[in-house]
Amino acid sequence: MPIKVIRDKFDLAINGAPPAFAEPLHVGRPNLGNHEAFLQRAAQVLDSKWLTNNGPIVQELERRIADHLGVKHCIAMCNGTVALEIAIRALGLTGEVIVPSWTFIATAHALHWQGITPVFADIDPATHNLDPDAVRRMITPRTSGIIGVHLWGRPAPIDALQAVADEHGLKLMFDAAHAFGCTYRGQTIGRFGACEVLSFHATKVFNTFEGGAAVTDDDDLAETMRLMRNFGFVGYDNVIHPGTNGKMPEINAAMGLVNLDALPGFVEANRHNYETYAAALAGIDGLRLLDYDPATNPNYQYVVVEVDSGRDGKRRDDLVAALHAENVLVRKYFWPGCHGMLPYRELFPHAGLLLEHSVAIANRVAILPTGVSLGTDDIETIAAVCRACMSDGA
Ligand code: T4K
Repeated sequence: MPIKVIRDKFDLAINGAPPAFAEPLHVGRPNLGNHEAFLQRAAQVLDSKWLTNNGPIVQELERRIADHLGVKHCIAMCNGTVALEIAIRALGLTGEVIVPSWTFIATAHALHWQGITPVFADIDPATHNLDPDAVRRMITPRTSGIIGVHLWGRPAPIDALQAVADEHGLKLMFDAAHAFGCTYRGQTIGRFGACEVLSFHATKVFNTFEGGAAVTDDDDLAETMRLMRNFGFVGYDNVIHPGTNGKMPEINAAMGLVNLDALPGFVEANRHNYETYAAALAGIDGLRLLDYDPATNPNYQYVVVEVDSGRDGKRRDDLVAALHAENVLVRKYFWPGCHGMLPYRELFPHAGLLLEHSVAIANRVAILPTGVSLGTDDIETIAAVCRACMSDGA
């Protein structure tokens, strides 16, 4: 549907008319805690002359996060992708590892980067998370593990995936990049599988500018990951393990401590936004807001809508174009799925044949803006654009 039709509905002059929003509204706008508190922490870093390499502020953040999640070890890292790579290597994964295609590309790249083949299994279309039966179907003699993803912060089917892993002697870990603070059956995400990996990227509900962590209850695994994060060093001049540079700088940890204090407010703002969207989008034919189970303490950092689209996703793409024309920069995360991106598209050109639900969902999903900087009026305007677009396309 032409964007002009939508803009007519808003009574906007078509030629040169301003969009509904003067400034772009972004998905992933950072949530920022108290500025003064951060500046004080920054001064503490400068005064201390200790900028990185397992400094005191990183150690404080690790303790705070471990307590927050109720997990024994938190190993802070420079970002979630490196944390994934280190966790994968520390667990000794080799050969093939089963992952969803319907996730951010880092889940697959963290394997491929280390010469391990990501094998894509399909999802349950109702939850967008790995389907344990699909995982079972992808196991081969080369499979060494499974990486579940708690997509959008909705817990993966942890017990069922653990059962598959146990049945086949596979290691199980989780990419919990979206699930900071969420729970599964009353327990905070972070304690499941052999370990879980968090992202603290700027766009996440809790950020450290860039950053991430591996969390685990396993003492030996934690020790190995700590070594790997710092080139394998123990003390001065003594390397006892292969490793890389995965360290989090002090200034990032300072941001983390300030943002951790503000986290309840961020989640509350996201929850309020989500409920405002739910009311404002209600009854739009062909558009469904993905729900969250309040019993899992969602952080509501992603507002995910599914658009009834044909196999080509045209109606979803029209909605995205209409919103972009109004300066609402919605995203098509994670279209077209990892299997549709390079190098996987060339390595496994027929993977999509076994990923029916992932392919269908990739053509239906759009992510709407949320976060502390979004107002109720903004959400109502965004919903009005959606309503106009969907009724025109009906
Ligand atoms: N596993 C999963 C399931 C993940 O989703 C991710 C990351 C990872 C692993 C890896 O964790 P990290 O290594 O990233 O810690 C963004 C993020 O870069 C990425 O962290 C995140 N997932 C992914 C879902 O989203 P892009 O390519 O969409 O980023 P970009 O630059 O387009 O920014 C997204 C939006 O945020 C834009 O609308 C602009 C806005 N933004 C961004 C930044 C950085 C701001 O307003 N301010 C900012 O400072 O990947």
